[in-house]
Amino acid sequence: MRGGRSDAQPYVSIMAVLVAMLAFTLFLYLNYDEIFKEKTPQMENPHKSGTQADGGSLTSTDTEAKSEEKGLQKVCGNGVREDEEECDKDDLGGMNCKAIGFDDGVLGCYWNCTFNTSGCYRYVCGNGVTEPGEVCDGEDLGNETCKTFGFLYGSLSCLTDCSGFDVSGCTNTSSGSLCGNGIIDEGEECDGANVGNKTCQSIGYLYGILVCLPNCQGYDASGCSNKV
Ligand SMILES: [Ca+2]
Ligand SMILES: [Ca+2]
Ligand SMILES: [Ca+2]
Repeated sequence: MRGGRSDAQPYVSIMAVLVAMLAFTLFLYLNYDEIFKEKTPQMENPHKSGTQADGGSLTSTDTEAKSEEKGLQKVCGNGVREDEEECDKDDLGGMNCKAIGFDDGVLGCYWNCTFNTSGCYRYVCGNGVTEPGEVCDGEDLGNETCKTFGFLYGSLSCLTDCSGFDVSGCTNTSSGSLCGNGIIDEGEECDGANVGNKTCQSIGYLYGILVCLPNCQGYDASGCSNKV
């Protein structure tokens, strides 16, 4: 029994030491863990506490900045006109052709966010189209004729500055002064060398040049012949 006891004592001692070491280790571990937990925040605190201290505002500011950046990414092509962009896709910033100096038209936007003015235009006297500010333009006389102005015959025209009609070509006599102007006016079959679509051939001859009678009321076939 004694021998057993004396044999067991070293084991007990060893066990006690082991338990003590285990406890110490556990203690160290717990302590270390606590220290580690304290140190870690302390290590990061200078940053985190700073961030968190200003934190509420900084974080929200950052968020706002990011959201602003997302919203305000000054990117041409996002469909939102921003800052130095004249436009962005359909966003013309409320501008139109008239606003940028044209008279009319449809303003567009290029891919590089600059205005596409190819659809804009200015009113021009001489383009043959009666536009605002013009009474007429070239051949565009609207529905007006010499008769509108009380004449019986003649050709109404437009003043070169588009400001009004030119009635100098209008007359009340069918074979008046308009015969000889080279234009087949109302009441004239032809005028001088202007014989319309008529030719010697069209009136039965083979050769020659058809001309108009001096009074513009018919054709002079004296230049026509069936022989070369
Ligand atoms: Ca944009
Ligand atoms: Ca015009
Ligand atoms: Ca004439």
